[in-house]
Amino acid sequence: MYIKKFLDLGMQPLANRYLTKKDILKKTQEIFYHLEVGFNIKTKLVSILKKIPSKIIFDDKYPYRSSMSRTMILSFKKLAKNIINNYNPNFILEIGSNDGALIRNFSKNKAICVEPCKNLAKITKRMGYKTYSNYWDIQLAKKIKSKTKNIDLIYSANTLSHINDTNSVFNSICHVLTDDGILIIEEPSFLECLKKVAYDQFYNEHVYVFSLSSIINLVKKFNLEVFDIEKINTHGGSLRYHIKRVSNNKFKIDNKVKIQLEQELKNGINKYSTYIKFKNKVINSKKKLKKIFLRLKKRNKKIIGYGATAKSSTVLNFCNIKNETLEYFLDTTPGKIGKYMPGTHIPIKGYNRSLLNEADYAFLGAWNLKEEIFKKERRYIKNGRKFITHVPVPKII
Ligand code: DWN
Repeated sequence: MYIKKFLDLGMQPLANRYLTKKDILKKTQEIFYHLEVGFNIKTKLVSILKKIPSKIIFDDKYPYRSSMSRTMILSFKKLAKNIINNYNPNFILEIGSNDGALIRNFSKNKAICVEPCKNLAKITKRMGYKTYSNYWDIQLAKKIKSKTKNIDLIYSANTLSHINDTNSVFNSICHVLTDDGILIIEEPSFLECLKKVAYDQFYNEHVYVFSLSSIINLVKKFNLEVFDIEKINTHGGSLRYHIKRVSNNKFKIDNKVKIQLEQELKNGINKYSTYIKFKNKVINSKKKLKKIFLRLKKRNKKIIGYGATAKSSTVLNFCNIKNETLEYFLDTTPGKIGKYMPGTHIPIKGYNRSLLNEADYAFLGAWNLKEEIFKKERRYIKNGRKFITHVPVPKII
């Protein structure tokens, strides 16, 4: 077998399955899954070992909203401009359109959304976009193709890494995409995850954390190839892959692709030993973070959480950090406010400045949005208050 396990993050709940007060009072049985991560020495694919059916995770209460951060809204706005300038598509299809943060930049009669979470699909429908609230597979692809023949650009952000059956994903994409069509995929970069010891990119929703090496191996089976690549700062460091059919000679392979591949090889992304080193750094990171919290609690410091992210669910459950350490989280997401963190049951309160100012320290659950949050919280920082981060190494910032 080619998959070699390298990381064990213990028993973990579903990272976006926030509990209600009723769940807490009724002591509703929470399901935990063993979160182990492996590396496929043949395909270079990094994946969690226990796959959970999408239907269990992406239901009609999925809380995450892309539009909750200006960082994502601006990133998608800029991307939409580039897509129109570089490709000027006749018709764009977005797989995993969430609350429409990207699609809102395209005209309604030239765009289609696919979003299985009904609560989110409702948002783009209300905005006037044709939205299929189904999981992405060949049945849906055939249905869409039967109605729309000229889809020459397919875009997907932070979605394909959540779908177990990659063959079905790319088979369906090839069925819908025109011969000279372009596929753009945006996903957290495993190389950045490695460099930042960002083990919180692993949770039950993230079946894969892709690298250019693994994406190249995945798409070549479908006569697709990566012809350009962008390094972007979203989600802790992502790669945006521009992909075309091998038969399409309109675009040359950009040198950036070769450079990224060399970077990945130079950092040992194809060697199992790299993953063992990563595991050891993760274990040290856990020890160091727990030490920081213990030291501050001994000095009776009040610590809260800032950004009740799916990522922080992995950290808190792996490090066994509960509400005797983090009194509550602050978050701006309607579907999270008033609920409790999965597994640790730390309460989540709606963001307001006075609740923040009560704290001496805030654990930065949304470290990927540090720039935006530090700008927003200039006064908190000016008043000498601090944040705690765990990436790349646990420290007070
Ligand atoms: O892959 C995934 C990515 C796209 O998003 C999903 N599986 C789940 C989700 O991951 P996450 O929860 O780790 O994503 P974010 O973008 O790091 O979440 C940011 C959180 O921080 C949101 O809950 C909103 C919150 N926030 C806040 O409370 N105040 C954000 C900002 C900017 C703020 O000022």
